[in-house]
Amino acid sequence: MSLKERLEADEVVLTSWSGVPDPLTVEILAAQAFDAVTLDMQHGGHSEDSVLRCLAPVLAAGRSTLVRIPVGRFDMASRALDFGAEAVIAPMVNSLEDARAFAAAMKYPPLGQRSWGPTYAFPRHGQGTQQDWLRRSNHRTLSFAMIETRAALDCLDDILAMQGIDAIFLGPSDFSIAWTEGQQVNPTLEDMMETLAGVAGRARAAGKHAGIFLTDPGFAGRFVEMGYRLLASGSEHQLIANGASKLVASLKDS
Ligand code: 3PY
Ligand code: MG
Repeated sequence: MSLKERLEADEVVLTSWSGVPDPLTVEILAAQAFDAVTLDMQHGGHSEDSVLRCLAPVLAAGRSTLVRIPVGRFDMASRALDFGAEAVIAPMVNSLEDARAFAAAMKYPPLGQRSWGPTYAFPRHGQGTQQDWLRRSNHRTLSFAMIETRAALDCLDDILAMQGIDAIFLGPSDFSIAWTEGQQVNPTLEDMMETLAGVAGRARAAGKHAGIFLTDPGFAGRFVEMGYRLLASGSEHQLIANGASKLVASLKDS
């Protein structure tokens, strides 16, 4: 099932979050029971080249493929799709102009201005003719606009109404910085939870999907209850550090 089909079936989709730009470590992540792997070009170490190379082990493992592009690099959204990503997450979509530029890069005409050339995506996913690909792509690919500032919140309904924006993705760390006017980074800040629930509710009411980054696995159930269905967690950095510290602690205890 594609990512889009799973979200349309209202399934909860778990994506791991890769920041180490190496196909060998991505292969290990993709072999775990996550449904998807997201390659992070914003804060993670992924580059254009590593995205191209690291999508292959994710596809080989039968997982869904997402890429988070750097801020404002909407050209990379088209490239990530041409390499075979099913979905792109664009950070800091803070205005209608940002959302419009993102949608244009993600969708072929008449919805957008994506240029033809699915050089790697077609052999990686292609079934049927190029005409079939052209016809199906706009429907199959997912554009996630990140909501992580007050400016984004102010224009949320207009972003949600935009054709070519399929979903929102909440960045709770940046959102908490905006919420506290730079006083705190606290992705589980209790007094912003009602607003986070409102964002997911508005997305679903507009017929769009909602995803969120999870820093504390204990919040998963709460976010699902709010309406978030794509949950992102588990970077190599975090997994290696947690695994290593648990191992060292148990060795010292024994
Ligand atoms: C945030 O929480 O700000 C994020 O961008 C999560 O990746
Ligand atoms: Mg962020």
